[in-house]
Amino acid sequence: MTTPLTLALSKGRIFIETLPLLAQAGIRVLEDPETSRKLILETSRSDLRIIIVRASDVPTYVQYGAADLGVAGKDVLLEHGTEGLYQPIDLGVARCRMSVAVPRGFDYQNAVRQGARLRVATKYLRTAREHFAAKGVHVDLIKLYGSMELAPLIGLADAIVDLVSSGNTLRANDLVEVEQIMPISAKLIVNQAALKLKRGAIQPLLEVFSQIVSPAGVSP
Ligand code: PRT
Ligand code: MG
Repeated sequence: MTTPLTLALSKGRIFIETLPLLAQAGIRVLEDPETSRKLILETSRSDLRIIIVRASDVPTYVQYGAADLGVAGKDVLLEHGTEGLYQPIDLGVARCRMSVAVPRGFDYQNAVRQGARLRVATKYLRTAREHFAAKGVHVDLIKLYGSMELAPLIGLADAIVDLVSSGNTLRANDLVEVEQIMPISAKLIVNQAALKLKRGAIQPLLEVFSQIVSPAGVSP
């Protein structure tokens, strides 16, 4: 038997929201990563297995060919870069937006107009740097790995750049969204070399997925 195709997913919303797409492609995952401790999951297709990795590690596994395919948020891809990766399909899952948020009462627009230098805490240094550079806003970026919402509350930063979906986390911490940087959703990524070497196995999968996310005749 030839080596199976390997698809890298992260636990949580990426896995949960990719599952129905796999089901529509006729692929069942035989274990649940939330209850199993296994990191390699078999599927109903003997030629396809799933590996469970951290969301921000998905592009790394695919770039080096340890996984042939993966599903990663646009936020993660923008930080990682796309070297060695082909991004054929926006799956439209795990949707949210990347935004600037500040404590209620902080006049962000005015600070920007005044040319103030802002301290901004974020996990998304690259995206934040490009955003503020394009606006001509001077910022000192502070890299955090999580709980960005805390930073302005405790005086570490004036603002944060983070992902927002319902807005509940911001509200719970008395922060307000003052700027939407971009909409975010998860994309299918493919190792470029695997796409050439295993085209026979990968191409049909890509066709099924693109048909599922934008069925012919439905797109405008
Ligand atoms: O959680 P962990 O540290 O393991 O890794 P991760 O946060 O990178 O993974 P995960 O599973 O939380 O997110 C995977 C991907 O889901 C991200 O890369 C995004 O592309 C996408 N996604 C969609 C989100 C959200 N929505 C989202 N709301 N990722 C994170 N959040 C967080 C956000 O950072 C904030 O803390 O949820 C909070 C805000 O949610 P609301 O609903 O309160 O606004
Ligand atoms: Mg998370």
